[in-house]
Amino acid sequence: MNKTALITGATSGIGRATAHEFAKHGINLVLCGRRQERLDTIEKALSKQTDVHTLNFDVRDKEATQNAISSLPDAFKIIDILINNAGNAHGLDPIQTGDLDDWDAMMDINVKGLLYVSKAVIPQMTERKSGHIINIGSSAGKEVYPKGNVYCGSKHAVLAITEGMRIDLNPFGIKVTAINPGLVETEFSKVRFKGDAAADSVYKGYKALQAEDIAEVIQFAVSRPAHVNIADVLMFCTAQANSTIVNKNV
Ligand code: NDP
Ligand code: 8X3
Repeated sequence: MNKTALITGATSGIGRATAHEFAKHGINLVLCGRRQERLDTIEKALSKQTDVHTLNFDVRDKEATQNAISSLPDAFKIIDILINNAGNAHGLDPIQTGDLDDWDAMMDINVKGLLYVSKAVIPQMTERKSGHIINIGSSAGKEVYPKGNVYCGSKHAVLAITEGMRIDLNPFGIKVTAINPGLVETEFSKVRFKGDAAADSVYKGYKALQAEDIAEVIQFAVSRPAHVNIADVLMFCTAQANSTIVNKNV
């Protein structure tokens, strides 16, 4: 029987590319996000390849999250693979001038949202004693960079939570993976800089990772044999050495 994957943040970037990659491999999809039009478009495109169901909820809302996942029809109820991907950076400011609303957004979405979705899915995995959770962290979860403060904090938390999940879910045979990319050319910088022109320069002068590059690694992780768990992946584009060193030809 085909597996079913629930992907948060499936309306854009890494989540959307992962939906396309999984569809190629016949994985059934539960696609989540807040932008209904995009969910509809992706559902229409991928329904030709696999079974697709969409859920519209904000991961910050714990009741809405629980209700949406509980509402899944029988054909999509059993989640074999959970991709905790929804998230963004909001702002790039020194700690002394950072915006409280930005801080709330990053902690509420990247950290608490990931927990709410996991809480709604994990019980069925522990009951079945099987499942695979992939948390999309970041190189920012391994290294702090100037003005990255709270975003880096949120991604360090994602990494710690991932390691905690791997420990606690170990008796149940559930795989837990962290995928930690560096710079990926998505809508990430548009969100971070709130549409400001600063977003335009982030991926200029070098070839950044593309969302499809991450999706391929996610597909690799979910297609390993039962005894193999890809625990932690750090991915950079060739031009990037770490969070602050990027070889730009400009
Ligand atoms: P995008 O901005 O392209 O996608 C973000 C996705 O998250 C969208 O689908 C958006 O959907 C969803 N999302 C955001 N807020 C919420 C919310 N409150 N509730 C539900 N869904 C939400 O960015 P990326 O694809 O780049 O980012 C995906 C993940 O990858 C994030 O966790 C990010 O931190 C991480 N990452 C990104 C890197 C990069 O350089 N791009 C590098 C390393 C990690 P919608 O708006 O429809 O709700
Ligand atoms: C996204 C990569 O370097 O902008 O997590 O934080 S970075």
